[in-house]
Amino acid sequence: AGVNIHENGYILYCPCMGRFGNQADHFLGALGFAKGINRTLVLPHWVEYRFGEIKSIQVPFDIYFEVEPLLEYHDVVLMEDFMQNEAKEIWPPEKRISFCYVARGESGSCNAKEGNPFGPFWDTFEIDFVSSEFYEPLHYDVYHSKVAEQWREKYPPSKWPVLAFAGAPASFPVQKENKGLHKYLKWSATIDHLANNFIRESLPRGSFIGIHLRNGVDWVRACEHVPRSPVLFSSPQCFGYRAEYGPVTKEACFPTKDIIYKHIRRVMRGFSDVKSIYVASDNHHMLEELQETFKQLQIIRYPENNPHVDLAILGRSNHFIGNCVSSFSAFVKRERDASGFPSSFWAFPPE
Ligand code: GFB
Repeated sequence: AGVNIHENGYILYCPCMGRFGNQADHFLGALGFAKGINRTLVLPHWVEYRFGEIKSIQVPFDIYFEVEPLLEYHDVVLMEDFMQNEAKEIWPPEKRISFCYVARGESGSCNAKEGNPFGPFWDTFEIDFVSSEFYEPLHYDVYHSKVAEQWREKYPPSKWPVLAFAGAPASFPVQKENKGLHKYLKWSATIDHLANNFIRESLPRGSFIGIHLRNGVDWVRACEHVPRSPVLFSSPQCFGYRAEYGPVTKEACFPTKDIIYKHIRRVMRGFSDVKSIYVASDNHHMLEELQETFKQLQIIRYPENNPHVDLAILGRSNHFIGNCVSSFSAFVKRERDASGFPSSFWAFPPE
């Protein structure tokens, strides 16, 4: 009563894999999938991990992104709104079934709430599941198969108003067909202002180059896989989904200082008025080294660790240099592509 029930049904999922860049890849896939099978996508909270805290933290979707622009593409609703309104009628506690491809472990169920971030994510809205549904052999590639029809036949919205996935109904890295959906992802006013104010107040007038240095210990370890993995994390954005442009290289994953300096010099030649380099990093910003090498420029970082503001500022640089293997870089690249802004990647193409 008084609740607007959408006859097409809903998709819910937990962004339970990886950190922000991974979750953003998955989000675009889930959005494309929701459109493909014509169900409203419930915008999940982002899952974050804070140093020293055992449980993940859930951040409402619209803290970082606007809802409105997404509606231009497809029907979406914030998870909080969905749980407060529609769910009361169409998804009461006794009807909450979790969806997964096959059973997780030996459990015979999706085990959708076991472990972190699985439990904390659903607990944010006090969601418990009464049973599991295994959707094998259905999948999410709505572009190259009749799978969308199969989803609607097997799970008609009249009988299954809500499909709640234990993990994102999407592939990683993001499918080529879904990359363009990034244009509907617009930073919230909060992030927008922080980024714009910083650019206006803390960067000198003139052009600036934005660079992403992914170099923390987890990355050192990730790059150790390079010799054995022709495709690694987001490397398809450079080397192709099937390594068509060659196997991912050590240098592209972890560029040397020389590669970094040379690349910046090369990019600078394309501009007459570069005044600064904006450095984003998860670990070592190389501020001193860069200042020593580029004496005429200001080398600047954001004064605190704020990944989303870093992303937004990188998105607005005059040229962006990113890391082929990182989904954090991939986010910036897609955002810039949507606006026609130029980007390049460390050590790609290989010399
Ligand atoms: O975003 P993300 O999935 O990208 O995870 P990758 C990396 C996280 O590290 C970001 C922080 O979400 C940030 O929290 N981070 C990375 C940064 N670069 C920056 C930066 O420039 N500035 C700030 N402030 N923070 C994958 C992981 O990371 O790496 C996978 O998602 C796995 O789970 C793999 O661990 C090794 O694709 O780079």
